[in-house]
Amino acid sequence: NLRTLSSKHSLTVNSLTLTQDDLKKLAADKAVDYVKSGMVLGLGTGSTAAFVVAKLGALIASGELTDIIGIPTSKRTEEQARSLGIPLSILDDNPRLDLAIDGADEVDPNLDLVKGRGGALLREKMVEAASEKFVVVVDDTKLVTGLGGSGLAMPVEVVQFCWKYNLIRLRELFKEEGVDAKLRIDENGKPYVTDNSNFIVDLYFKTPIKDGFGAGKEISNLEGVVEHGLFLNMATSVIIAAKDGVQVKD
Ligand code: ABF
Repeated sequence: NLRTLSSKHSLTVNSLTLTQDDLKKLAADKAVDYVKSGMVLGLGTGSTAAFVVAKLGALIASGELTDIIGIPTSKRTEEQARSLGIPLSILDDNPRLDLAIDGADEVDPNLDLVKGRGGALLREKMVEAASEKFVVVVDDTKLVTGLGGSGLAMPVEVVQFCWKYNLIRLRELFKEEGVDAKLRIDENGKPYVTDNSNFIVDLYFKTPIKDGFGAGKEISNLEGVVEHGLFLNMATSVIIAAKDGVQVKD
């Protein structure tokens, strides 16, 4: 799959050029090596996870993988998996998963994660917490030294009811850190609505979060909060695709 492609995200490897999508696909292919016939599998959301789902679909279609049951983490993933003929179920009927594979927005040196910029954090956390193994697939642009330190969003799913109140309380929670909180807006200029009919407030930290567990607890304690995007102590392995190769950390 090493071929020359043009992209604003292109990287050069041994005089060949890989796009960011090529790297995501390399990580996805490596993750699929963990999948065995008969597994109940958590299917992640996002562009990297979509490569995983596509590969699984192909292996099921060719008969190389059999008796797989997929538990999707979003409506988008459910549609993709369904279109590929992957048998699906839900946590109600399959509460124990063998393996979940998903992307992430940030990965720190402890393999703690920020997830949810794709908007699917609640279902992702429910499915991945129910899984014996959770393998994360990323390209190396997702690596950070401290969570929240990339200047990008740390998402919090909140109920729609009095969302401004929820937003203000989240902002107040991190007043000393000078964190900004913004309601996520979709491509039509409307509030972004999750698969669970909630809104998302994105938190923008100016410096990395010092105590992730403490921050997560304080966020969860707010009554209007449904879930937050800090996935701590959850990943069992992280597969990182970079220009110099694919690395597995666990
Ligand atoms: C999901 O998709 C999310 O938790 C995360 O927000 C996002 C990563 O997407 P991508 O692989 O497209 O960067 O895994």
